[in-house]
Amino acid sequence: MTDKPTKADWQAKADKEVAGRDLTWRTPEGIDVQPLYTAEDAEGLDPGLPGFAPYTRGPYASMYTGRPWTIRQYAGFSTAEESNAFYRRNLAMGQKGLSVAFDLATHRGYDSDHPRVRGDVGKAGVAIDTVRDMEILFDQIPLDEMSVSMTMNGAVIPVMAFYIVAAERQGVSQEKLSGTIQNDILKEFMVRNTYIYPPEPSMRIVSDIIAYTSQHMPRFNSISISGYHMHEAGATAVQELAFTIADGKEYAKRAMETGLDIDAFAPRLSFFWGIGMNFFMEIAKMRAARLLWHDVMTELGAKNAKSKMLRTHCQTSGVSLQEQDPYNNVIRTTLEALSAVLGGTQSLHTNALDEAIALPTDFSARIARNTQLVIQEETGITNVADPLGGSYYIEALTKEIADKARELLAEVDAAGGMTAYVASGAPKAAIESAAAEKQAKVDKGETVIVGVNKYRKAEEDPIDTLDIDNHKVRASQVARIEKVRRNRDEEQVKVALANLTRGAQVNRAENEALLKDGRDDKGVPLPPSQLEKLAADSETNLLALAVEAARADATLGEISAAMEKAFGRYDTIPTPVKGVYSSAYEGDARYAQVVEGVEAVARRLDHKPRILVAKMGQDGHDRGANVIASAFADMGFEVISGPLFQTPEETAKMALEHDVDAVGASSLAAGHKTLIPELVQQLKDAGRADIKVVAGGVIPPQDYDFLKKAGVQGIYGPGTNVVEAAADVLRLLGHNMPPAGEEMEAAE
Ligand code: MLC
Ligand code: 5AD
Repeated sequence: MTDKPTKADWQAKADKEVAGRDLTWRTPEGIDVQPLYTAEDAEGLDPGLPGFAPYTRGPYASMYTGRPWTIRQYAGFSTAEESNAFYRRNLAMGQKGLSVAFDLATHRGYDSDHPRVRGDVGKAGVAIDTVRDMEILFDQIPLDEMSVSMTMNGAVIPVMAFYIVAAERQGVSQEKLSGTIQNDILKEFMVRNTYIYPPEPSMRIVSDIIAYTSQHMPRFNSISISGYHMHEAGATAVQELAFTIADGKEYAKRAMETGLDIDAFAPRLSFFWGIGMNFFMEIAKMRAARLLWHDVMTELGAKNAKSKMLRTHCQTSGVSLQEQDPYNNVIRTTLEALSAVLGGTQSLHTNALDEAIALPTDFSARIARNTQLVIQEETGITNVADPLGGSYYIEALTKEIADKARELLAEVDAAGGMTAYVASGAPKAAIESAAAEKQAKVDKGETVIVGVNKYRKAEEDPIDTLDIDNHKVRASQVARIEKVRRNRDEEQVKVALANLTRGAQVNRAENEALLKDGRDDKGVPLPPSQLEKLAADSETNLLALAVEAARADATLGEISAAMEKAFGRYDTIPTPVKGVYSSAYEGDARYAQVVEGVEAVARRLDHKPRILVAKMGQDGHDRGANVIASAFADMGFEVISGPLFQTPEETAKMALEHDVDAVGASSLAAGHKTLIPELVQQLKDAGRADIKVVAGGVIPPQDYDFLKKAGVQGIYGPGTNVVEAAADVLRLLGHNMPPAGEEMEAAE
């Protein structure tokens, strides 16, 4: 009888096959993935059973064998009428839950008639200004039956209020509403950037919503604690996992500080992951997340099993999708969807193939939805709960990623929790640095993207994309706002808004201290009437007050402004990372050639070429702008990083003040056709038509001509190599840059 081969035997044989080459794969998380896993690697790693603590294998015992995940496609564009029609078409074709995408004006608390949002109305989502819009959005969709997710964080108070009142007008009382509000503000400050108020009052809003829903809306998930946007901003799986769990812990602690019992709200905390192309890593991430959340909630004193059971939505990764060879995106999304499902998601959005160019059309949305229907109904995958449980590799990887995330969680704890850690800027910087590393690997071809940096087609086939006429949307929204205003009781609106401002001014911590003490700061005992008022103030809930304002038909902008009076508006200044690009490109000939080009231009201009990296409109997606700013600075440009949310006027003014040679406008939210031509015009009007304007981001090829005619000189879509973009800017600045791949001598 021959002996059973051991792992050492395998190693010897494999070594021979590959001539001793090291087959270990170091992932961006710093995990060394081995070429083979055996029982030894999974020794002592018992993941338990689905539906039982610590829920590594899933929150429900039967998982998809009992009920498949919810097919919940995120969508919204143009007007409430158009989005409603789109939803109803999708529901008729197999979609199961709704998920509303609001436009950026709505996210940032502006009505459609506000001058700052000219380029944004109806573009990246649906425009909602009043309860009337919300009623139209859900017309003929019974809100007591349909679970509705709303991705809203900044203007979360008016949007929740509108939803509650729209349901009321449909005859559905709030306790019957099921769904989810994203309400995750911490990650907005880190990566998504649709905040309105500063961090502290924003955290109060989160707590008020948790308090309100736990009392009045038992079927509603009060928050969707989101790693997705960190993932999209370039975070590693460990960063996404650790920072998101840490965010969850912070929200739970804050809610407990307001006097809520953890088991009264924790069963309705939910999660949201981004699922990228690292197939097994993503599955392990989801399993590790359930394990970690179970531990965190146990540590915080939760008793109810439901409080410890992590339920999640997933979305396939937007940044993994490409403009080039776009049908490859169907394949990518299918694989990512499979990861999400094998990881045990409760709800899923699959991206459309035109993701990198525009919002989905009916055609691309159908393929995206069918991707899930085919997995659910044709593959048999739903017939076994956690089919990968017990895989040596999956169990070992789950442990490894959980361990690494625990280390990062300890760092957050040491910094005093996530609010403090976010305020320090540390997580944002860590994610940006991971993003720059990732981009450099792609640009260098070390990370392969089929059809982009390898196997690229000589000619791309154009695809049809959705275009929204935002002037038309804006005009119809403005008309409706005016109509609502004509038909409401102004006095009632005024009172409701004043109450909201007053409610926002209440300083709960101060109140509680006074109540506890019973004396004012001079030690004089407070009269009972004063104590009563303090106690009543402490109970003020901003959502309850906003519901009153919504019933009076106050607009979203008015409700947001009423709170802004007390809270102020929050601004941040971008601080791009340094040195990631230069170190990644050490010894690279083309990079050196570009650096030399920058030096040559600097000699000629008598200053380093200056570029303003600008973000205009309410588009907060700043990964691209940050990567460009970091990389260009490393290559020797003087980079001025413009703040978020600028108007074209403000951007032009900044360009003049800094006397820049070029402005690079980064646009990912479809405002480019309005905002960039306005910028060019502003510069012209100021007599500085010599300042080159280039554009980057999600810009459909069919808009290139329009932008070029408007005076835009370079356009860099998704998949552009950053070093080549710099080479092109040098060309615009009059430098004779040779094309990539040509000899150094050609530069002279
Ligand atoms: C589920 N159920 C089961 C079961 N599976 N019962 C018995 N056996 C099983 N196997 C029950 C559940 O207990 C629940 O009932 C009901 O069925 C629904 O299941 P669920 O698991 O709660 O699913 P769902 O309702 O879809 O909720 C999923 C969720 C929720 C908890 C993750 O928060 C959600 O839908 N999130 C979506 C978030 C989202 O779409 N975000 C978009 C972001 S886009 P009961 O009675 O217990 O409720 C974005 C992009 C951007 O953010 O703009 O940046
Ligand atoms: N409709 C559909 N999908 C959208 N996304 C963003 N806005 C919309 C919308 N209005 C998706 C994209 C994007 C992610 C943040 O959400 O996939 O990458």
